[in-house]
Amino acid sequence: MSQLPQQHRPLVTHIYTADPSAHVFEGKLYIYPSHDLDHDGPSNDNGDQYKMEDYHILSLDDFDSPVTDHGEALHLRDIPWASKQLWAPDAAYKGGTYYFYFPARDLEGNFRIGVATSATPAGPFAPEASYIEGSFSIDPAVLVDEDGEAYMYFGGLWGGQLEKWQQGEFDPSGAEPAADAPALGPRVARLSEDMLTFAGAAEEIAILDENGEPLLAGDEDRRFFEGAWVHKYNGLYYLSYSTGTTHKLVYATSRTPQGPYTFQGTILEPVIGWTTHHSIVQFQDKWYLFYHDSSLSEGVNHKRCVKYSELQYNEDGTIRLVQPD
Ligand code: FUB
Repeated sequence: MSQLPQQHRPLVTHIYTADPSAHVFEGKLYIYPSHDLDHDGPSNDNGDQYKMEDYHILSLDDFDSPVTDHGEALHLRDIPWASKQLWAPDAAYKGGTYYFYFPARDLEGNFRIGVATSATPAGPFAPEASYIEGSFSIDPAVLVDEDGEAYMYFGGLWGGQLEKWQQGEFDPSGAEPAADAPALGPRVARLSEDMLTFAGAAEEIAILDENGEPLLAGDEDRRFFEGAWVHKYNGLYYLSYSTGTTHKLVYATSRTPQGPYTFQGTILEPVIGWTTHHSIVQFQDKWYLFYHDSSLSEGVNHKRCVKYSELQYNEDGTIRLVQPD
């Protein structure tokens, strides 16, 4: 059930894990991953192969200690509004309560984002009766800023349905913009004081190139696809995300949490498997990248494993490229 963590090696091997959101809570490192199921069902661009049903939370006292799997923290059967596919989650802490944010398809088949609460970082988490009003698409990532304001970043193309929400409501025929039009950006919503609702409508984040022009939808090496994560380093906001079809983790920076962000470069080259998804966290004076690949299943896209690597910054604040292995 537990093993010593090693850089670029699966954090655990007794279950398939993906989409790691790492946080330091109560002096320990907690990882909130998806829990991939082993199955032989269909695989397609809609992401039907990612049919996860529960979440397991992992923790480490430090990198010299074994990884603990805290068992089932939340199951689909206990979420009244959700029908299937518990995808990439995140967690946050505020005012004595831990908040667990997760996407799932609602009873109509549209992705929404829900929240569950616990008094402890490992859960179990009790879900709210309905999804967050005004939420849609996938991959929530929550930043609680130094001034106490909390922001949720979210969105993902294709199976994540972001292109179907361009008009403010779900449009089943919604498509990605033309290659020479601005790419779709991730969304950001400020969370209310209670961390359970949006304080206002979600807004699209602009990601600009070095000339201040929006990245274009055809710029698949740099445009946003899914898996947004925002962290702060030396007062600067770093928005990192997956480029999906080109399988990279890249980043952009801004002086404000809502952007606009300016594209900077690549963090991680493509890994084994189609998806790439990550988080960045500071722990005991070092910075770490948590990511996943499909090496544990020798390349099966929906049977992934969480890994980590130390992350280093250059003196000018740019991030050094991490090689997957
Ligand atoms: O794990 C299911 C989906 O695959 C996530 O929500 C995406 O970010 C991708 O990793």
